[in-house]
Amino acid sequence: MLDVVTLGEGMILLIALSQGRMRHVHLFQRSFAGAELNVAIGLVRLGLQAGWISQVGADEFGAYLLAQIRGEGVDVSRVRVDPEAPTGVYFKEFRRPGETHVWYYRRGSAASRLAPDGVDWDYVRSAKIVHLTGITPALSDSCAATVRRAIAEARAAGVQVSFDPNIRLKLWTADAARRFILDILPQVDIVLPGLDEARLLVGPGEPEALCRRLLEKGPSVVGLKMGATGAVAADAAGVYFASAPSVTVVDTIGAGDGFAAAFLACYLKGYPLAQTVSLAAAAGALVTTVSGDIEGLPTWDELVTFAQQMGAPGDVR
Ligand code: KDG
Repeated sequence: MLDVVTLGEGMILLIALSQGRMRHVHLFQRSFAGAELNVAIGLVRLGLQAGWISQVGADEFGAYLLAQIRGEGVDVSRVRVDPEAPTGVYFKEFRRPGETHVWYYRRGSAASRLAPDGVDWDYVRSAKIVHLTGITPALSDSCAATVRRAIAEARAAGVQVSFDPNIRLKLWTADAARRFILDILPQVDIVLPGLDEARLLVGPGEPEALCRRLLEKGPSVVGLKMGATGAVAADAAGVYFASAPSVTVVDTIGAGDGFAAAFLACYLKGYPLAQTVSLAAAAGALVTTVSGDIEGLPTWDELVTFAQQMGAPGDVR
């Protein structure tokens, strides 16, 4: 039985190797990424079993992506190869230290053609948690329908639903994102928004109030990410703050996925929420220390050692 199944797009990631506008960059480092995929890899690094549902093109980048993800130990048995569309690509440009710009080349990609009929729903029903993000519904109508169906299948089977809004304004408008997410939120068990995303969804307010308003919308657990300030988690029993460990930040993209992976891992291990949010914040911080999205995802031992050095609360094993 898989601990977590994720569903979404994986892309080739080309990271600029020099700073400045991309028109002046000559060398790129190839990697790969995708929010849900990053979470699946993060979970496997932490010792859990994760599967990723997606589509890749019948091209060299699709073959590379599959080989890499399989090599990371994520189950890719439900990834389909679409002969009619390419694997998506995205670039990271570093205009100035700490200022990353993202360029997508993904419209019409194989993953954007994911549709409910192409998914093995028994597979989704067999997991403990299905993890989804707001990136997938922004890709196409068929992807949005797939996310809705995933939530419905999960709920009917007693599988918990985890959702990271991951609102990407290059993919849809704030209004469209808000409408979709507020509509599904009553069926989500664990919601993991950033601070701005939470405010977009439930209005202005301080972290604790935002968490409470999110809980009122349906989820039973909230993990609110606040970047360098740290994170807050809340459930019916209380609200728990965790400060972010201080690290030298290279690139913040992907930090939320590291947070989600550690949050879900601790949740499944039955850790108290105070420890869960603290370890999740530590995992997110580790991801920011490198320019790729998946390279900084820690193993369980790395995470625990780092969190202890940073003074995480409680006895972490
Ligand atoms: O959370 C990190 C993701 O944003 C990144 O890996 C790329 O999936 C991606 C996207 O759509 O931006």
